[in-house]
This record gives sequence, C-alpha cells and structure tokens, in this order.
Amino acid sequence: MKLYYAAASPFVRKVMVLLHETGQLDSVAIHDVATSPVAPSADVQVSNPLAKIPALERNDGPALYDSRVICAFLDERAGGRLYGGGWDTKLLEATADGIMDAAVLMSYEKRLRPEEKQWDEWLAAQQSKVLGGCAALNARWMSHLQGPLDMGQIAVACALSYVDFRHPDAGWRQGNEALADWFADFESRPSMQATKPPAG
Ligand code: GSF
Repeated sequence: MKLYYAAASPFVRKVMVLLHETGQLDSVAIHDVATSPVAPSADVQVSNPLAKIPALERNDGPALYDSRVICAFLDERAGGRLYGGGWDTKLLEATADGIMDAAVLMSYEKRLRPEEKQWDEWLAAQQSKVLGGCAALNARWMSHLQGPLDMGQIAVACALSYVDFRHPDAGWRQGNEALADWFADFESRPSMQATKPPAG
C-alpha cells in the first residue's frame, strides 16, 4: 500500500500513529507530497478527487480517503482494537478532527493568503472552534481519554500537537489543566515521539 503523506499534516499523523501502535509500518510505503488548496498535488488527485492528504492506495481496491476511513480500514486489518469504544470513540475522533480542520484553516489563512487579504474576524472564529473543542474535551471526555488506547485518543493528541506546532499562542491549556496533563503524558508515547512534525 502507498500512503500520500506530509510530515506536518495532523490528519496524516493520525494514520502514522496508528501504523506505529498496530505494528503495520512495514505494510505501507510513504510517498511525501506537497498539496494545498491553491496548489493541489496532481499525484494525490489521482487517488483522491479532493486532492487532500492522507490518501491510501491499496493493492486490491480503490484508494481510500479521508483519514477516518483510512484509520478504520487499517485498524480493522490489525484486529479492530482502536475502534472498540464504538460511537464514543467515533465522536471523540470527530471532535479532534474538527479542531484540526479549524487549526488547518487558520494555518492556510496565515501562511497562504496574501497579508492584505487576511481576515482577522474569520481567524478569531476558527480559533474559537479550537478553544471550544478543547473546553469540551476537558469537561466531558477526560475519563474516556484516560481509558484504554483508542483512535479517539490518538486523534486528540494529533490535534493538540498541531495547535502547539502552528498556533503556539492559542492558549488552549488555560482552564483545561486536566487535558493538558493528559496530553503531556500521551505525547511521550514512542508512536508520538516518532511522528513529531518538523520544526519550522
Ligand atoms: C482532511 C484532510 C486535510 O485537510 C481528512 O483526511 O480527515 N477530512 C480530511 N488535509 C490537508 C493537509 S493538512 O493536514 O494540513 C490537505 O490535504 N489540504 C489540501 C486542501 O486542498 O485542502
């Protein structure tokens, strides 16, 4: 199988952490690509008409996207442990993915859009989705986060790490001390250490 990949992508990182945790790294060839809303990768577009990563080419079926579909597929292949929590796990993953979506849109606004066209109110609105998501995690999800490893936890850790990476001043730890403590601990897992986004 072939994974369309970029080291800075939090959605790709979900897949990479899963591959580490389930011992499937050797089953997937990594194909490093650059893709963005204004410069879509033609290679990626062949596998994913939306030209987004991650996308996973398989030997015996159509390519898979998006990250949730890929993670569910790879987890099933490994025995289905990481979605054992059912709807709670899926809802937690969706919450984390929503934080990532807002944080990635903020990055595009800051890094891709010409400075004179940037819209502060829109940036602030995305940041309030990030902070609202973090507050909900801290208020409602701590006992699930502290339970057996699942895909919801992996997605939350990838989302929080991406916010630190691209938006270090977002201030998500303020008022969310339980979540911050959980993240500090989860970040030390070998799978997280091996998949850190690049500096810069
Ligand atoms: C989101 C993937 C995504 O936005 C998923 O896989 O779960 N719902 C999808 N990927 C970004 C790269 S990133 O993680 O920063 C991407 O491919 N953007 C290109 C674009 O055209 O938006």
